[in-house]
Amino acid sequence: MARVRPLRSPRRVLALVAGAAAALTLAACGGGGAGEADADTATAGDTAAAPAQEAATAGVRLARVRGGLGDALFITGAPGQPGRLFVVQQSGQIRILQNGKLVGRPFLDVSRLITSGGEQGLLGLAFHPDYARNGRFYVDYTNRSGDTRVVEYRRASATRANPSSARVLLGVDQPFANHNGGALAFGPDRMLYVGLGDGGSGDDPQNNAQNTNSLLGKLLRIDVDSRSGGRPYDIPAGNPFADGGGRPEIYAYGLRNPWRFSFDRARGDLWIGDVGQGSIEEIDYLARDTGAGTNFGWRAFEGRSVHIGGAQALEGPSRETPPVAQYTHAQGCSVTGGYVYRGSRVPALRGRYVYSDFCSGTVWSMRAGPNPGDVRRETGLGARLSSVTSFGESLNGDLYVIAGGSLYRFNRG
Ligand SMILES: [Ca+2]
Ligand SMILES: [Ca+2]
Repeated sequence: MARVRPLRSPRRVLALVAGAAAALTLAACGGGGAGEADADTATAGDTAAAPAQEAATAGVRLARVRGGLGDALFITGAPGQPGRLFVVQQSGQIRILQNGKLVGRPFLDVSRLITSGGEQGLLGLAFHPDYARNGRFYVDYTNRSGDTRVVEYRRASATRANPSSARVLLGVDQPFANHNGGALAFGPDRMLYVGLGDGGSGDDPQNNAQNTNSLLGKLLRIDVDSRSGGRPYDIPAGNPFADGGGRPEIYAYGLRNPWRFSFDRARGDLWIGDVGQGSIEEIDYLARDTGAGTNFGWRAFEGRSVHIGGAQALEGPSRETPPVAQYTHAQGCSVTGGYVYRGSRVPALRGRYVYSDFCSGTVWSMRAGPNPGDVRRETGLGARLSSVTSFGESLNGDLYVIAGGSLYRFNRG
């Protein structure tokens, strides 16, 4: 069924960058040095996903739902909209897949407002938990100057947004074109979480991720339902620097380029895929309501390995929280974080966090909280993926993955 797509066709190279080619680019321009030596150590020791530790699996199949989605890099359902999936195109459109058919007119088109290509573009979308009632949703893009904007919009109808409803919530200057993060999601606390990469280049030259006075290299948490201090949003009381010590929007820090994070819809736990420099890709986990102030370690650490400075180089109030899973570039190039499967279609994935790698297209799953572990490579999927840009969930918890411009759904095998 699924065609195996060449990794480096010109079109793919463009989409590649959608968050993922980071590792390739940086491997090319950075590489070498301490990071590489660390990676060798990691390869020998602690990769939880080493083939020898994997059990062959059965019971999971990928069904290709539709192709021709070009530079799609996210998909999600929306509250009150059963039967509809919203497809985010890097080049600036949000399109609607209605019962498997692509609606002709886009839901929203911001292509004139953005810079797209490489790791820039329309990168994230989240619907307000009360979207069915209030029609509000949020997008993350890089604007014409390459800087991050998080913007609220409102719908005009079930299938059309109102383009003139735009309200800019957050602007973050970007020093380099890569590592813009871009994922958005509402947590179980109804707050909007915003993922931001370290700003870019390689090895975080400005050390932004450890700097609690910078929004780069962070997971932010804001309350979009009220305002305070002249901001178009409020600062949740539990944010670690709400009363000083750093930017009050920060929830957790020490991230390199969180390419997709999600909340476990049953437990409320937070899962992050954080893209590595040139050697190690990682999965981070925080149990519900335990994460405020977490330091994920970048650039002092890459995965569980010392990168630049190790423990002595950590800033802010917290020691580093290591990943719950990692793999080296022997098995991929750039992690694509996914979701804890809570749907009903695939019993073999129930209660497991599913993730992949942009380059290798390998699909792994691991036992979800409270004690994550048991990484398993999913085999016998019936499709080979490459250029895996994102996972996504429908309203009812069906799990999807976008790879090479095609949309696949996880089915029972
Ligand atoms: Ca950047
Ligand atoms: Ca880390």
